[in-house]
Amino acid sequence: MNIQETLQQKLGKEIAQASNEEIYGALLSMVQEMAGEKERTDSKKKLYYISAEFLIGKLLSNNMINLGIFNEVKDVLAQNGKNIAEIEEVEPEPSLGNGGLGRLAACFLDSIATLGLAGDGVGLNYHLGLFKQEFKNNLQRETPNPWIEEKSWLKKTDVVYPVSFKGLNVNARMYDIEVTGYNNKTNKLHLFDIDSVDETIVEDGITFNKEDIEKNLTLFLYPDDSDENGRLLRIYQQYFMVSAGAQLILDECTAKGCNLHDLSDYAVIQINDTHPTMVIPELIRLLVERGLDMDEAIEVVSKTCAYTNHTILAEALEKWPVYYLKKVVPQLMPIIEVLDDKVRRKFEDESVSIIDRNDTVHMAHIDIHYGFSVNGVASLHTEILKETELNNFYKIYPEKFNNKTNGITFRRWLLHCNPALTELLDELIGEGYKKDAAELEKLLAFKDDEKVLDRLVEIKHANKEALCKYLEETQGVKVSPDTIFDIQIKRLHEYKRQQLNALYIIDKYLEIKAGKIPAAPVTAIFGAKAAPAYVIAKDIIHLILCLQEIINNDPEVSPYLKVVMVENYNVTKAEKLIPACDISEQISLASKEASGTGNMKFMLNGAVTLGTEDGANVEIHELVGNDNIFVFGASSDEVIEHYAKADYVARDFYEKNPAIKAAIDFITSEEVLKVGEKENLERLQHEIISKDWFMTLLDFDSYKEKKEEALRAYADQKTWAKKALVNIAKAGYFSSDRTIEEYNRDIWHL
Ligand code: T68
Repeated sequence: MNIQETLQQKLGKEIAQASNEEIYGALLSMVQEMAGEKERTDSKKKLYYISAEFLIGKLLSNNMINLGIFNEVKDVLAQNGKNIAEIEEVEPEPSLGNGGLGRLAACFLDSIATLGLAGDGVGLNYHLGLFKQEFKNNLQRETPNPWIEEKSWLKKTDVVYPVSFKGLNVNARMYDIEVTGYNNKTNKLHLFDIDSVDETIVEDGITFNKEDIEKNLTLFLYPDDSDENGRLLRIYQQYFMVSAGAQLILDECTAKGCNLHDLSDYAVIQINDTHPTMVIPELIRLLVERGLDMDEAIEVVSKTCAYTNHTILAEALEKWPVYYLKKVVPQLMPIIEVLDDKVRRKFEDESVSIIDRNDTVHMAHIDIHYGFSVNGVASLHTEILKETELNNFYKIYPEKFNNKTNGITFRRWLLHCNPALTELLDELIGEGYKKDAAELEKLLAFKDDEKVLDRLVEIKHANKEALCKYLEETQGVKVSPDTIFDIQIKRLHEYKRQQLNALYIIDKYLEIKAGKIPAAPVTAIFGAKAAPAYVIAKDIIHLILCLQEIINNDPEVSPYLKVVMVENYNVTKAEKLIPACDISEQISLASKEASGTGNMKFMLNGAVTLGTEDGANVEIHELVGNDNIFVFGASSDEVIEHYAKADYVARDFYEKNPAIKAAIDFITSEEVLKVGEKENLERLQHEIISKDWFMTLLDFDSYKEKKEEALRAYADQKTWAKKALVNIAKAGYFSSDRTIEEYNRDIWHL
């Protein structure tokens, strides 16, 4: 049966007579069947990528692209008067992740399958996921984000594992999502869940009873952990995930003939940040239960587990009080104590111990001592880990440390989100780049081809028009595609410095008010969620929303400057924003952004980076050269030195720099107070003047100068298009296929 016939059969009617919802349902079922019939990857050794997050995005189009049927389906629908884009809108976006770490896991699953490697994801099936963001009175409000529908990509399996907590035994049921490789075999994403979860316990917003574990275990991703019950719930979730995952791994390996002594010949476990770290003591526990002696169990597990670090922020490195673990998973404590004891016998250095003097368990330390690989996610990040943050460990285990610069899947972040650019590339350099991303460099041959540069400009403009339409329809905001689209989309965090961008916008506003008319009009676009308990992050959102209201409604200013904060930023919105971007804002304080992956997506779609020498920006800079990026700000060495000397004083900048002072004072000016909350704005202002932990003011002048340079450069469209072209051509390095090849070559050996 061809696609037209299959769809009609599933619909029980003509495609033309069916609603978009019905067509989506039929496509979902057809694609799921096709994926199910595809050959599975198969090898003796298999990778298990364990992660608290898998930010997979909508799956329909991606799966159709990977199965090689996207164009055919699109044409069949079009012949029947249906638009595939409208059908895509029907699909709910799975809410299983938060930011870069979760999206990376999703890109990796795509590349692992595309390379034909045997590797499954292991995670949790959060019913309400990460909260949905709503804006009300210029404030972020959190509400539940239910995404699981009657018909979904999840397949309920019969696989159930018992998981024991102190005084509570539950069952973990496995749900599977097919992971299709591009023109290749398939893998699976295994998501564990508990049947007794009860969505009705959610009261106001996203508050719920955190003690009723059976009802709330897989309710939310990152439940608020500002109180103890919230933190305990995270341990419940983590252990539920790793215990079920560990049982699955042992089952699959023994089914293939593993005798447990040789586990590392059958499995390699990649631990995505520290959330799944308890898999180490849990596996040891299970192996001992199955007859290995403790020392051997530890050795076997150490040969099987590898750890990826995604941050150097001390507050993001998980540490759990022994007392919490005893309350939730007392069976792990004796094992963790043995692990700590072994470390203490070998190394005098207190800083590398697992349980510290305050009876706190350092999860990352377990990973480093009892895993065989430790990797950072960009070259600078790995260097900082080795030389500074984890230096004491690096000295002990230099051979364990390695870098794996992050990557992104081009199937989603080019083929799917930017079909016009994809078509142009196909025409100019053939389709080889789709399997071998390095071939994108062939595009450099067209660097001086006026016609090609014109086409790039046209494509960008059309993508901007599409975004304008979308923003108007979804948020009622009117912006012009003839302005420069300057975009900062990422989680809201002080180290990412959305506040620096906001201060620049205030400065610009004040300049325009004072009669200094900018050369080119700019639309500043933000998208960001703030963690519900992260007060200052929410204050920054508040400030941006206030600026949006003030500036967009000011007839003197709005012809030159507009501000848009996109509501509930997610993967789907990123897919619309990134292809429409001119300037990609990557302005974290140098040394703090481990890698960034949005920076790579923007580059691939022909945006030019305005950024600090941080994370993968450094590698982008090396690849595109000085002419094709705008770099500013203190270097990571300088920043690290400021922290070491504790000599950065924000107030000095406030007092000595009139532009900075004016911008900061404006935060609590009458104009802003008219649309905003005094308490929030004063708190934020005070934070910036008296603390500014991420040194916003240190980089203000150089940021402003570089941004002005970028805006001026944009005026020459030909030269700008050339910059865009070089960025696209050099983006091949950031294909997650390359990253995964390196993981496999150096760590997994599948
Ligand atoms: C991100 N980390 C890094 N963490 O910030 C980013 N952490 O630089 C990097 O590109 C990306 O990982 C992929 O390597 C995160 O996204 C979290 O979301 C997170 C959540 C909870 C606790 C700690």
